[in-house]
Amino acid sequence: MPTVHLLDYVAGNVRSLVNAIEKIGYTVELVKDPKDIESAERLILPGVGHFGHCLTRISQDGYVRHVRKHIESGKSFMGICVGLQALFEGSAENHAVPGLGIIPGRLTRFDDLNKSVPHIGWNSATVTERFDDDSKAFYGLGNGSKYYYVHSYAVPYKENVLEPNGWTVATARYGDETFVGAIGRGNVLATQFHPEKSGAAGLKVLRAFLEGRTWSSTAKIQGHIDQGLTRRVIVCLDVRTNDQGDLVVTKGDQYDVRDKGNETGQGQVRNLGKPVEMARKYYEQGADEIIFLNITSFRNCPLADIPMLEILRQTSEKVFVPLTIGGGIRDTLDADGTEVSALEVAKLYFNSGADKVSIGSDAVAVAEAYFHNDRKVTGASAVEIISAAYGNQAVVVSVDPRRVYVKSPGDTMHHTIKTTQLGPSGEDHCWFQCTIKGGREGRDLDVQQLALAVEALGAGEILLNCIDKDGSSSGFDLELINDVKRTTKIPVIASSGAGVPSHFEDVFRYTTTHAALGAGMFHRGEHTVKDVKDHLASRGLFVRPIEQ
Ligand code: 1PR
Repeated sequence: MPTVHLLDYVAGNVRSLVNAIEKIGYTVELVKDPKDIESAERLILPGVGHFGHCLTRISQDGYVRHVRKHIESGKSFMGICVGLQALFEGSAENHAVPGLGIIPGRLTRFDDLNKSVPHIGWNSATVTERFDDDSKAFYGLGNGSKYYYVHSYAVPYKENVLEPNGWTVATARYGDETFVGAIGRGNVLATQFHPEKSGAAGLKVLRAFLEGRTWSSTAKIQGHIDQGLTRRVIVCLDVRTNDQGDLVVTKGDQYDVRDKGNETGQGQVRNLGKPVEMARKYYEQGADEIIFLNITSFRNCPLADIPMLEILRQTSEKVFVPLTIGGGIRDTLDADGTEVSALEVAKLYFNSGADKVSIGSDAVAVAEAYFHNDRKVTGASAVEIISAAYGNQAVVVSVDPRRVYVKSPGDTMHHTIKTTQLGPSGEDHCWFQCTIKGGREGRDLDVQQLALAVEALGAGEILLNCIDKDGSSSGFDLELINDVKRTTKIPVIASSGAGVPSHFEDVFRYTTTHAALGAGMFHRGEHTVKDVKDHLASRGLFVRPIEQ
């Protein structure tokens, strides 16, 4: 089988990319030494994390000269995400470290005045120039297709600056900013988006590059083609062992995952199916992301064979959209008593195919310490350490809040909202209390405090659950979502309560979030992801088209 060389500078979680390349029928050789590049016919510089970390590592490890020689010799080279950024002259992310300067231009941080940063989600890559044969597209880039982006810095696009130098540019728009989504010339192709996480559309671009087809056929997407960030429809699979010890997808009702027991004892853990099969089914229905939450601790089994690792390995070979894993990401003790850091746990997950890790209980502890230390950032928390190593876009904080009703704001020190969902005694104010251990323990911390703390500490996204709404099929807690969206600049995934497709329309119409999650309604087979996306599209809301 033909081979492609991957320059993994020890930061990218390259498992996803390896799986995508192997899916296309190529063998992957990981570049371990600069000399390995001399034998490479096709070379990919993947990348997540930070611009400075990437450039520093490839410079220190002696790769730069070999990468340049490879490109100058006319051999195929592809840069992905940070791998695209590295080709430019520099980035505002780290002024001290120069880029390779192969393409003129510098990266700047997105403006977060009116939009969340990082830019996370599905957006376009529209080739600016018109070409005669429109059945062919630059590396198969479809003007109606959507690709998965996750970055805070971008190359601002200015018309006719790069094209006169022979570069073909595909652009995307985020808010009022148009930026370089992909760029190529001769033997070089670079994408700001992740083709390995962009479903069928992304695999088509990767295949065109590997097969050296600069101009390839493209899917014709019918209907209105909007350029901009789509709404993300995400599926969450709560996973735990059932009473027979099998790992199953389950679903709580206000976090209680057991069927109603009978007089002789508690009910069985709800078993809604097998994790890998269900994840694949949702991917094929058009899910934009998959989240696995390991809702029981793995302390009773050696870290190296956490059942979730195998689930991730198998899922990432079949599902080419972002995979997030949560549950147990914290400093912990292995079964034999050895200490294992949260970073080591996260690395196990990344190396098994996860693109993001989700931190729950530990993030509450970190936020409490942040306020206890007068908002000092120490660099010692799991959120900071994992974000520093893999980039903030790889760190999600999952929060499990519940409403605490008060008669008036003065009854509590916490941030309250005036609510239309009155309390049991008619209270019209409440605050949202953070909980840990799957909702079993309430803490003296509100969701606004948690959001402020984890954003300051480097989290890239918040998964905003809601104990009161979990499993209720009564719709999302729109007041909670808007309250957190007013507090933070990082993206928020709305979660808990979805029961019908119109609940997704409500959350996108009446809150400012761009991502919403469902679980029970999909697992119980009441609706499919496609039902939700078709409903949103019929109401004029912009969603990623499903491409095979
Ligand atoms: O604390 O870092 O070990 O992480 C534990 C993770 O597991 C947290 O993300 C926590 O939310 C989750 N978790 C723990 N116990 C449960 C439980 O249900 N007993 N799952 C649990 C919570 C909430 C959502 C749910 C949505 C949508 N699940 O994931 O899927 O509410 O449900 P719906 O659409 O059916 O309403 P740590």
